[in-house]
Amino acid sequence: MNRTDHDVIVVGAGFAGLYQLYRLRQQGFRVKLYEAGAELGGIWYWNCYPGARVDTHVPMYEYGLEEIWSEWNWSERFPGWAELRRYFNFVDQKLDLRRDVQFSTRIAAARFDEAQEHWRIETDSGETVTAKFFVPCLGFGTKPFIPEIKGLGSFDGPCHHTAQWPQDGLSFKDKRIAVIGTGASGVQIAQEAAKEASHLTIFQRTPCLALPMRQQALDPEIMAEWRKGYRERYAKRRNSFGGFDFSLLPSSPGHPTPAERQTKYQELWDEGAFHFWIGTYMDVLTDEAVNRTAYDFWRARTLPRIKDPRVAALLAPQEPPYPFGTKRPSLEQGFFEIFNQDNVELVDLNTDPIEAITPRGIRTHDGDLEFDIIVLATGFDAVSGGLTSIDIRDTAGGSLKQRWAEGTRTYLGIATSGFPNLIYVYGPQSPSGFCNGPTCAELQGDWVVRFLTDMRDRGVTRFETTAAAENAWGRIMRELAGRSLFPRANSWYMGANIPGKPREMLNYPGGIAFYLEQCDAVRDRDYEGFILNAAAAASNRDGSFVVEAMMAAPAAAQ
Ligand code: N01
Repeated sequence: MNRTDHDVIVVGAGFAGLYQLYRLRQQGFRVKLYEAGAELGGIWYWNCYPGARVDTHVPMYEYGLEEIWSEWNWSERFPGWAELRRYFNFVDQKLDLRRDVQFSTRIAAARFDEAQEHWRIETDSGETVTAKFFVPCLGFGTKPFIPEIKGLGSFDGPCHHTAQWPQDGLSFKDKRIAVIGTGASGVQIAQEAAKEASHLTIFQRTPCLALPMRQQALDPEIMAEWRKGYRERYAKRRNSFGGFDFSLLPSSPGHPTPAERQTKYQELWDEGAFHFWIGTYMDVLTDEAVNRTAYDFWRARTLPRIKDPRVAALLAPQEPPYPFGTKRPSLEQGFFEIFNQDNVELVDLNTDPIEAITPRGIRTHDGDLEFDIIVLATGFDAVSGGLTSIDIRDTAGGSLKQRWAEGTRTYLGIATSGFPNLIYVYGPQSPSGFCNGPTCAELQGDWVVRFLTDMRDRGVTRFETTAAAENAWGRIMRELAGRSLFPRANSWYMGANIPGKPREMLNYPGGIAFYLEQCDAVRDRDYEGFILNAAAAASNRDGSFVVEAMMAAPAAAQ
């Protein structure tokens, strides 16, 4: 290999990037990690708004590395952002990560140098570095989405997106707060604001079919007991749909019976976490009539919690606003009850839309409202937005952003033709948003580490996937998505939350277990679908065999 500044440049100090740093270093690579934030933690650096907490239960939202979990105690079943930051510092103490991390540095551009067969990468401070391999690990929520609202910059008080929250905090005490958006972030911040604000106004466009979190305080004794089962629980992730220690349940014509279904729904409901969503019967996510039974179950339990019938009809309408589970549910802790408080109000943006932000507040169709703080809980240009916001150029000089303007093209959700020696973890067309982050960071991450190690050990100086392999993978994405109800919702899963973004399934919907099988099959076939060193190009290396394998196998999303 020609000498480069580093063997591998990784971007992002969240679960996926830090895992790459740790594991690639173990394999003897010279690795450098760049992070835009000033600390470790990825999204947990940026998302420090009041109430921000993970909605994946302990011990799934952590590394399955025994040297870490055997010594770390959580204080809650669903930890908050501050505890998650402490966890990342603990991981750093154990794995000695920081020495290869450059903080407060955003990668601005990357170009592949064909002659040298390496990446030339520019930071926002003008530094240029080179590496053989480029591994962005950007997570799905790197690029906040701020809608174009007239007068947005004119507001006199603080106005923040949830993922750009001030690091030194912002008190809601006795303030008039506006929260725009009712996804997971909006639900969490509204719950907190309702406790302290003199008045809280929540602007809702689409109801969030939030599920009970069932938070639980933990202590070292409980943790010691739970740890006895950790190995088994971590092993289950590999065979699951969403990277958890539970998975979708099989269903078939006549099974379960309606009575069995209701009993199971109740069990899943009582369990909390995401059990009622992706621990349910598979047909809930594929069959509209069955899906309705899940919605009706949800609604029957939610309605009694809301006193005002007008508000109840907006939060839990008789007709589902979208098939249950096709937009990601939030896990709530008393969300529906806050609307019974005198200081909380719900504005339905469908009948009373926002017309402008004014210096003193928000003007809706029905009139002017005054606020001290405006919260934009309006989501992300998710999954692909992080990658396309870096000016990454292909060998012909075209950008990844241009390439994906009409639709995302990847092979296995990790590589794109024309971009040699570039692999992304947790990216578009991988399980990404459907998979628990740490699970994907490790399991998909292990595949990537093995791939890069194999390339190096075999003296491969240039690898690249092909357009044919992308076509094959695109077929899989469409086939699996078409079997599900996901395309029916205007969700970030479908890119449908961003004006002008192509509407397409961005997250591999066949489950992590089946995804890993397909990745392993590619490896077993000598990395079919990749051209290893340009001279090795062969017409049969198009990756189409994975399509046949998928058609033959019992797909997890059926
Ligand atoms: O973003 P969202 P989020 N005018 O896109 C509304 C993860 N997460 O930040 O539904 C008015 O879900 C939009 O309305 P609609 C989690 O994976 C995890 O809440 O498009 N409203 C919606 O209500 C989650 O799924 C945790 O009609 C506008 C909201 O803004 C993902 O992040 C915590 C609007 C956006 O909801 C994203 O969640 C928080 C406009 N112009 C988040 N534009 C954990 O606990 C958008 N909206 C791990």
